[in-house]
Amino acid sequence: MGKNFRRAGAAVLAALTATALVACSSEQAPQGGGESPAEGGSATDTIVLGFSQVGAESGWRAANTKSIQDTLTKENGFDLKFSDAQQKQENQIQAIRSYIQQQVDVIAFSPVVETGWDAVLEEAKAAGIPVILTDRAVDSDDESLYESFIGSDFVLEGEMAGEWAKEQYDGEGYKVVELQGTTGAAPAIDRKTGFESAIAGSDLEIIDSQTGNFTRTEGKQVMEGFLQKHDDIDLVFAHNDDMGLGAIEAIEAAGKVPGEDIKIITIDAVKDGMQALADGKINYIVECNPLLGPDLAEIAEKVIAGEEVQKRIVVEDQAFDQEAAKEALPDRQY
Ligand code: GZL
Repeated sequence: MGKNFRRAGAAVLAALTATALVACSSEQAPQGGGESPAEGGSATDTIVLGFSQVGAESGWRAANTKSIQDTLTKENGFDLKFSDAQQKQENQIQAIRSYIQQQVDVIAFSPVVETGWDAVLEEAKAAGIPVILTDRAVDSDDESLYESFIGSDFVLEGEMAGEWAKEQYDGEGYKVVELQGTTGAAPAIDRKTGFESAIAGSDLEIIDSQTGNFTRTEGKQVMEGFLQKHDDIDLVFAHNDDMGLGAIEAIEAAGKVPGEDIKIITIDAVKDGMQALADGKINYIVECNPLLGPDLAEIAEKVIAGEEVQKRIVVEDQAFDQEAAKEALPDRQY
């Protein structure tokens, strides 16, 4: 992304420096080697972006944070202000209010849950600060509260998981337990919807479903409870790899073989999940690409330049079985 991204950015931003002067921070162009990012522009070419991250709950989130921090650098024309909300909505609202007070140029965030954002987004709008959603969506009637959403289609991810399960196991009377993501989060709501719609009409039956909050620890705890409650579990559908990895620990502690006695399907395709898939402990993984940094940088630049941006940018996802995981693992970026 670096050179091309930087040159395009500088050209666009240099053309708008006069009008955007008030909005941008007075950041000095980086000193030292190499051409300054604002080639031909002025020191105010830096885009000050405030980002509120959900937390650090999973391998996916770590990869997503790395992508954002590795892309929105001073060399690429950004002054990134980053906060970790520890999966609490009140912390995200507080962070967004702080960015408004700092008069950043753009606010971006991944909303931990779908609802409860209109008030703070109204405040950002009143302050004239554009907002970009990444990863998770908000459930708001007022689409003017944000410029764009960049992320995956979670309903499709659930459908891909359900369709594979139906293809593989329909007709065997499979009993399914579901490890849901964070209650109220868009990926949890939509992956459940997609999975249920895909297995409809098959004899797969969801006998229990509970949130593991997208974390390995809670996924293990919930799976331990399922194993105590049910002695006929055939398949685990976990909304992310981390909860699936926790389920593996619980299944092995119960003396059963994950991937054989109890099949496992997860979503994300982070390295630890793909390794478990290649090792035969997971049976299928639907990818959810976390590398959203470059898209965010590009959209932020277009928004500052006053260019038209797409309201919804859906990231392509693929899926892996055990053989595909063995082939893909060596080249995985995350
Ligand atoms: C999905 C993302 C989810 C991941 C989890 O885009 O919001 O949150 O699937 C992460 O691993 O915790």
